[in-house]
Amino acid sequence: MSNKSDFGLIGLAVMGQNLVLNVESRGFQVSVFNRTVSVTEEFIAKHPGKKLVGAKTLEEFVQSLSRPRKIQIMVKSTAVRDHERDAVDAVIEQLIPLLEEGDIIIDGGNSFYQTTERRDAYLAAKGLRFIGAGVSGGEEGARKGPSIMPGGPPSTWEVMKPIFESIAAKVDGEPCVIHIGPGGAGHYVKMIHNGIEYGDMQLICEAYSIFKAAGLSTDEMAAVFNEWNQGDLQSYLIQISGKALEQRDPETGKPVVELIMDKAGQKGTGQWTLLNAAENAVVISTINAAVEARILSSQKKQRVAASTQLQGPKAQLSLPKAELVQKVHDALYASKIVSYAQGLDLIKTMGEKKNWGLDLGRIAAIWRGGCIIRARFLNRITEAYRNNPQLANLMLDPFFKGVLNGAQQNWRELVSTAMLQGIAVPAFSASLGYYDSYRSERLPANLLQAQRDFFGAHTYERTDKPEGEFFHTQWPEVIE
Ligand code: NBP
Repeated sequence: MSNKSDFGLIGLAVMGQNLVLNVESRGFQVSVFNRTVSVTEEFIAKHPGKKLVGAKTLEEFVQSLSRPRKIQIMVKSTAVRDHERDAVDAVIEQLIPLLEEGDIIIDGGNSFYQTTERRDAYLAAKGLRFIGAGVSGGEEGARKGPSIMPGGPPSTWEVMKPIFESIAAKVDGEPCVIHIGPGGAGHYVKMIHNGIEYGDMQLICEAYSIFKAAGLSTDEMAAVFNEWNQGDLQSYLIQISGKALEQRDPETGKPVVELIMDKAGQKGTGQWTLLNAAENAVVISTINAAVEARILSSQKKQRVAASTQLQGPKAQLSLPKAELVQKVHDALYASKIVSYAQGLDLIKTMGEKKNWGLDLGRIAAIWRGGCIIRARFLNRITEAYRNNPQLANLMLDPFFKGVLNGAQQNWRELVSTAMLQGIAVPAFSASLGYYDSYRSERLPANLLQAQRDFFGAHTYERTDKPEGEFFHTQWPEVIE
């Protein structure tokens, strides 16, 4: 082993340990530190012969690194607002007196992008460099190759590029990492990635819900998902859903999925995405429906009580299986396109507002491997933005337009059937509602403007007068 390590990592929980093994496997010497020293000792003991340096103190850790020091923090991030302080801040404060000008701190946790911006400015004032990097792919991604979304100054990216590119997942030989943009851009894009992930997961769950109502067994559903995974719906989430449906409980012999309580958890990135969309006046109705579906699912007691009081039809889906599978496929594919169109619209809007210079096509390309939303169709998104970097909405790209036009009849029929049968499909229907609103030359907002002018003299524009001219009507008095 050489005297000094190329890379240092603080926080040896599941993500940290796997990332360290990944970095080391690419030929780098790595120093590690964990608050609870026994964790470090056990980790080092478990991996004899590897180029790892286990430090018992932060001083020892910092001194073991070559300059400029490259230190990745992988500790629990809980600060949901930029003024809050969490473990990442605690570690940064402990590091500051030990570091020298130009050293680099990387926060690879799921930090809120505004918190990243606060840390970036704080550390820059101290002559230190900071990268807020979103890392996706969970435990397996961290070990074998995640998708990495680093922000920060381009000059810092250049220093980190060799390590990041060697540890990232590769698709067609291309590493799933690019410099996303300055400041909090990396963590921002990771946040929207997670929002899109919520959408993808909910859409798959709605497909499952319809299949269940139609009486398909979990094995039949698994076979459908496995088949879809060979086609244009190919994705990691479809693949693991198929595998999950196949899994049997050793104790009861029943499908494990049917034994799992229908109460979804969430850690907050979906909610952050909704808040940001509201702040930027961007519609992300599919992701919104997905977050709300998790919230409603968690209200199990209330739902159980309501199920005996609020009436609805008993679902009876009598469509031939092949026809049903095709309709669900088309509804899922079309809704997924809408969800990505919305998520990318939000990234575009925010990128322009912050002047981040984001490249949507390249961002989609680094989601092709390593991360949870990895999917074949991301290639098509990259192509869409390569063909037209100014694309106003993904749905208008010729390829996606073709898919949507082709799928829309089945999509409508599936959503209508589900609604008539009382099967909740909030994400399928929100996606279709967006599609129909977006393609409407005329919406009923004329009446809405009349209402606003009626009660608040808010004025309106007219269809028969130039845009920008505002009118007010003397509405009749209302006698109640
Ligand atoms: P956790 O989020 O469970 O964090 C545990 C680590 O944080 C341990 O090493 C713990 O040290 C350390 N830590 C805590 Br807690 N408070 C600390 C403090 N005040 N000072 C120093 N260290 C402290 O680990 P994880 O699941 O590996 O995730 C790490 C980050 O990566 C998180 O931000 C997470 O959101 C993100 N992420 C996780 C996944 C995933 O699939 N798990 C995927 C993508 C991103 P200790 O051993 O002394 O308690």
